[in-house]
Amino acid sequence: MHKIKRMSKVTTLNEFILDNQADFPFATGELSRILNDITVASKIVSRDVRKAGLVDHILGAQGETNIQGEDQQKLDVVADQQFIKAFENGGEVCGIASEENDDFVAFTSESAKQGKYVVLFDPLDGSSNIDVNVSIGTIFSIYRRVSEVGTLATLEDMLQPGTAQVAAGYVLYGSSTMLVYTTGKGVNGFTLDPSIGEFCLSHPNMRMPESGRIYAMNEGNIDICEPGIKAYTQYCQSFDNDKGAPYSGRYIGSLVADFHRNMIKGGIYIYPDTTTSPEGRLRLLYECNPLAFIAEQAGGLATTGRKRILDIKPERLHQRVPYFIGSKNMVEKVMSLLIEHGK
Ligand code: AHM
Ligand code: MG
Repeated sequence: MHKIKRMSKVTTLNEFILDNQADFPFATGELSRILNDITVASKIVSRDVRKAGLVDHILGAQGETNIQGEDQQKLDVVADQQFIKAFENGGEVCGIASEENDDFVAFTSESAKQGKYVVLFDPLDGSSNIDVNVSIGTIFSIYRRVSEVGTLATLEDMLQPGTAQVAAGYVLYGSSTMLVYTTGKGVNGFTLDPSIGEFCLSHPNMRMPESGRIYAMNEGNIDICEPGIKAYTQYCQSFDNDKGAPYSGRYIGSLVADFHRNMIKGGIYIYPDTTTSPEGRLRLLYECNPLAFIAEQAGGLATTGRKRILDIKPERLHQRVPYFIGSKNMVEKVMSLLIEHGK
């Protein structure tokens, strides 16, 4: 007789969100709806990313530059519009800020003005990897508005410290598409099954290993960094480190992909300030804070090399910060070397 193999139950992201709704701060269903909107938009972006190589006119710079002077790839713009549309039509979000828009956007419809949340996001991070078929990602961060409900969203709503986030997550368009998020009760990861078009729970309760042997940094910058950074990379490459053998250097140049790998395997991602980028490269509000929230929820750390990312009171929408994120012991080690070697 054949034994019937019992299939384990698949939990879809939508189901998971509803099942865990009671855990959310201010559990009213609104946050669940925002997460659902993000799910739908990221499926559409995932589809567009997957066919990017086929559609000639999607590839290449659009010929415009964003506020940071970088070329905007067409897919960045497409993804940006997709997410904005989802939030604008959803009714829970009163305004957004994104990497692709110089200023924040306050939605003007009456229903949007009733929205209690703002979302800050990077629609497609790792843009230099789009046209070379390397992993890219979306990063998002959700806050309760601080301005009065019924009015237009304000800059103050956008400039909240990372500790005030009610949810944050990322979507990785890698060899598969994954969505990972937290609402402050741990971190869960979902993989998109393209055959049924659903994100399915594949990485429940993700924990970042306390230490690892992977470091990710653009080492081309080593001579324009403070001396503690070189001391740390030398430590990573040495036989006298905590592992007794050189670590592996892995740098994709897509923050989401580098971070995701480190979440699973243990590792550190470093983007310090340099003499040419004295504030660092990565943006606090929609790149650093959301991943810092996830890292901490998974047992990792995120700092500027000197202080906790989530505690920073933002001053500007596109503010940059030096960034050290990953396994707890590794971030602590590099921080101690930064202090030892001084600026
Ligand atoms: P982007 O928002 O323009 O894509 O820039 C952010 C990206 C990160 O994903 C990545 O880690 C970093 O910039 C790479 O920078 P560099 O090319 O200087 O190493
Ligand atoms: Mg970016």
